[in-house]
Amino acid sequence: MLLAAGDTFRAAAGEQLETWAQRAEVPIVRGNEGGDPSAVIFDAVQSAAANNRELVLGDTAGRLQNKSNLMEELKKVRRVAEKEAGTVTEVLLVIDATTGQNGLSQAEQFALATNVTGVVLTKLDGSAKGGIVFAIETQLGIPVKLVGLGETIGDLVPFDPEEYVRELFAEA
Ligand SMILES: Nc1nc2c(ncn2[C@@H]2O[C@H](COP(=O)(O)OP(=O)(O)OP(=O)(O)O)[C@@H](O)[C@H]2O)c(=O)[nH]1
Ligand SMILES: [Mg+2]
Repeated sequence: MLLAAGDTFRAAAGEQLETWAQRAEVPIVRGNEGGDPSAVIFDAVQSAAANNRELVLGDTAGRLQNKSNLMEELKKVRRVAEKEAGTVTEVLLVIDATTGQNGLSQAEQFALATNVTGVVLTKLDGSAKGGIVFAIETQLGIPVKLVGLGETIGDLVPFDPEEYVRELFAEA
C-alpha cells in the first residue's frame, strides 16, 4: 500500500496524510500545494508500480458537487489513475453522519462524475445516525463499506449493517 496526497488544495491536508502514513507505516507521495491533484496520483501509481506496491490509496480534496470545474478535476484524477499501471478498483465517497438530505444529491453527482463504488460513513460515534445512507443505498445502489467511529487508526472499520440497524433503534 502507498498513500497519495491528492488534496493539494487545503494547506494542512498533505501534512495530515503524512502523519497517517507514519502511523500506518506506509510510504506517501506528495505534490506541491495548489498543484494538479492528478499529477500526484500519476506519480503515486508510477512509484507503486516501481516498488511492487499493489494498492494506492489516494486522497482528494472535498468539494461542492455543483462546482463543475472541480468535478471535472475529479474525473481527471480517475482517468489519470488508469493511464499506465493503475486500475481504479474503488472510489469511496466520505460522508459524515450529520449529513442531511442534500447528501443524496451530493452522492448522485459524485457517482455520475466518478462512478462511486462505496460510501465511508464517518462520525457515527457522535449523536448523528447517518440515516441518509438508506436513501443512498436504495436510490443510487451505493453500499456503505466502512464506518468511522472516532479519530484513531482502529476507528475506521468495515460496515456491519445488522449492528448499524440495532444501534439505530437502540434507546438513547
Ligand atoms: N469523532 C470522529 N471524528 C472523525 C471521524 N472521521 C474523521 N474525524 C475527524 O474529523 C476531522 C476532519 O477530518 P478530515 O479527514 O480532515 O476531513 P475531510 O473530509 O478530509 O475534510 P476535507 O479534506 O477538508 O474535505 C478530523 O479532526 C478527523 O480526525 C469519525 O469517524 N469520528
Ligand atoms: Mg480531506
